[in-house]
Amino acid sequence: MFKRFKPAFWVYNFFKKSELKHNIPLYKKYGIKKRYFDSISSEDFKNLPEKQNKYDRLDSNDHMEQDVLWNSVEQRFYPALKKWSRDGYVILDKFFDEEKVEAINNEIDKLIQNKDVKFRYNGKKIMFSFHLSKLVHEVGVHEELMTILNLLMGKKVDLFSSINFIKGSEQRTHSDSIHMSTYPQGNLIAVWIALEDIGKDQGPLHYYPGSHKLPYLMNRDFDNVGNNLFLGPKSYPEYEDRIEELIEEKQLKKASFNARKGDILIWHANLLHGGNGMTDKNLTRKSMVFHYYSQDAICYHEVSQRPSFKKAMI
Ligand SMILES: O=C(O)CCC(=O)C(=O)O
Repeated sequence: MFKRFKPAFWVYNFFKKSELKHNIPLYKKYGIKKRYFDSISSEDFKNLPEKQNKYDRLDSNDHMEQDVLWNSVEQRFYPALKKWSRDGYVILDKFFDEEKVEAINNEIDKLIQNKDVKFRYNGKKIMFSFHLSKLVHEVGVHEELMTILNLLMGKKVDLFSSINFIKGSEQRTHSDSIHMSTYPQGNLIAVWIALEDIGKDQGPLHYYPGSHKLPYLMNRDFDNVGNNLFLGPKSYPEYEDRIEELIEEKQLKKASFNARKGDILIWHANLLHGGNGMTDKNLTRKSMVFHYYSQDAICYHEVSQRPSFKKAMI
């Protein structure tokens, strides 16, 4: 019960103004009557107009090459990028070279050995390593990568989070918009990086091409709205069950990413994805994910109704 008590979050948030102030001008811009430390969820935006990003409105296949950023991207990536609007994901082969990937792996090993980082969330995820490592941060804001993300979003994005995996996440299918949510919707984008070759026994990433076009599934869609003082009563597995039903209902086709070391997969804010089970638990599945928010969107976490903390970059 106490975990669902919103005022406990408000008190904590109150002392974090430097990390929450990014939403203040945006609340003003969108006419949201909230203080920086208040709870926030999709319920607060339900009477506002839905605004779509450029390539949710336009077809990237027809329009992307007219974008000013297009010529700054390597031509070998053009065919993949043009499918963004249709598929909601983009695979860029060998985006990072062997040397860079090894440097990342060594850096993560060092952080683990020095006990600078901990595995959280079922012992599988190292969160925010880029706050501690210059090298990881540099990878997250790699110049061509940022150009591609800005191109796909039709606007500027900022790095928000990183997650490192040594084993597969084995996470059930979800859309990131339930975890890292925005108003307007769709203002999150993620980059998944293979830090080794990943075969079927290692619990590869899976995704559902085209699923980004489905309506965003938010608290109201699984009876989890709550009230002024308490978060909604539903547990996260109930969200995952609802997603599973949706996949069944819409007969969505699953794809798995048998990636080569250095390949990246960029996904849309609403693309359904997760991690397959590891059929050989002795193996590793080294990978890393970066999440980015658009600069002009309100950023928060739908399930916990918390505004997102944005730390200054190192
Ligand atoms: O890497 C995976 O297996 C899944 C990662 C994921 O779902 C996420 O970061 O949102």
